[in-house]
Amino acid sequence: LDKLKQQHITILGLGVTGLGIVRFMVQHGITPKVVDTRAVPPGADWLAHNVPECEAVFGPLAEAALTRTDLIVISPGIPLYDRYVAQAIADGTEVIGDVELFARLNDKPVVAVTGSNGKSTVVSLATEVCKAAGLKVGLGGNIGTSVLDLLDQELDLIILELSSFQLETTQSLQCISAMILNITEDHMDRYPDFDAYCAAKRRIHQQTDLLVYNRDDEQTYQKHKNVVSVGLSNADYCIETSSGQEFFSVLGEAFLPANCLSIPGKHNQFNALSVMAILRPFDIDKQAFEKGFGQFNGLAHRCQLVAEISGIRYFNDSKATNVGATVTALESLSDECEKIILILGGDAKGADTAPLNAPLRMHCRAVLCFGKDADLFTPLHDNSMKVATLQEAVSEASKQAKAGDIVLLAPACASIDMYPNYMVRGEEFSKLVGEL
Ligand code: UMA
Ligand code: ADP
Repeated sequence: LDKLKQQHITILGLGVTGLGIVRFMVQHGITPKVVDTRAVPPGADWLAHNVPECEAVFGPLAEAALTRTDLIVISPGIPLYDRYVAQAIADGTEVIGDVELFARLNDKPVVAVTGSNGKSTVVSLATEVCKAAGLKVGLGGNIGTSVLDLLDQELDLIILELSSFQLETTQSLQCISAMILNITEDHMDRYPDFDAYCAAKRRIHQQTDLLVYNRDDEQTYQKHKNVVSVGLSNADYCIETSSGQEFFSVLGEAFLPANCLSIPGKHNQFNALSVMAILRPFDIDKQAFEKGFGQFNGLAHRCQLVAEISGIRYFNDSKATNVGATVTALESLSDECEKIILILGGDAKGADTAPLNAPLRMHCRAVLCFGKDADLFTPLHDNSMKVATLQEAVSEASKQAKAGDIVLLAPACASIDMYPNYMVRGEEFSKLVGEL
């Protein structure tokens, strides 16, 4: 902190992350400069009212004099290869993220989770289990809470959800345990190739006491002195069946009946096993796991049942913002229905749609495509249709569905082309279903 107080600091980005950094700096008597490329960034009003003395430059980065500062604390939405950021780095300015700043100041045990899909579910379920165990637990990161807000709290442990963007600017994070849940293509508009995306995620392994990996995804593994594996079968943490009943099993021993978990689907069993593995260092007892697993009803917009109308169930999986999540939703839900009417589309972020081919053909009765990249998806199914709006998609889906089917919004795309975020998209879907 003393070093920070002597530096000229620029905060780059004034969204959730930037605001968290400003709050933290101001609390500690530091007045940073704030820069954002947007003319009116989300935190502009707050800044003007609460820290009017702060120099703010909103608009093109060319105006921001990024080379004339000692330290830039950058938000995850801005890439390090941005011309002006790269220039500042070349000129010797240090550029770090808020997670790195947190890591340099934090002295509490950290459990960190990344992956293409399932992060928020895993960290939320882990938090529920810790609370059931009577631990004081803080949760932050990509899930939506600034990590710096966790620094001054009385906590037994901190659970962090980290994105590849956040990991790119982090190097000092010490973890008690760390896990990459899975890696499938995402954010290909930001990375030169899939390997670069994987490399960003693997930075979570830099300094961890325990490395937890997905047995069925070799990209999640790295050689380490202390590793445990998670998988639906043949892993240290896996599902085993005994006398017709499924158990969460730890190193070959039945630990808990799998039906104590409230959230449905095989992918959520994997998520629960991941929670058990990442919390291994804390010796949490069976009762707390059972209570946490039973109490957690899942997060909104993740394979969430919205309504059942005339024997047709409508699921909102608006958080399926990449191809991998949509494949998982199709595979998970197809077990419990006749056929699926899939609604997808939006901003595909440069994704390869090939992994959708087989599950779409196998499980879908019809596919309705909307949004900016609708044309990418229409060729993937014989019974596909391009529609202009989500309203049209819901209406058409309800006409094509038969009793026993599921209508599923799992767009495989970001929502940014038509909505402020995936939540607004999911809420509109639920509203439209309500009006049927
Ligand atoms: N932006 C600009 N100019 C700027 C700064 C940002 O145009 O000067 C744009 C970015 O390109 C982006 C948007 O503004 O489109 C938001 O970027 P940001 O860095 O200001 O984002 P924050 O509001 O700080 O939110 C970030 C995470 N967002 C991103 O990584 C894009 C949030 O994850 C996270 O919850 C929050 O920090 C707290 O840690 C969101 C997300 O979409 C949910 N994450 C991606 C994902 O999950 O796939 C990685
Ligand atoms: P993230 O925070 O990584 O985006 P979420 O828990 O919010 O993860 O879930 C995002 C999407 O991924 C949802 O559509 C959800 O149904 C799906 N999902 C959840 N867990 C998994 C998993 N283990 N593997 C693949 N997809 C998953």
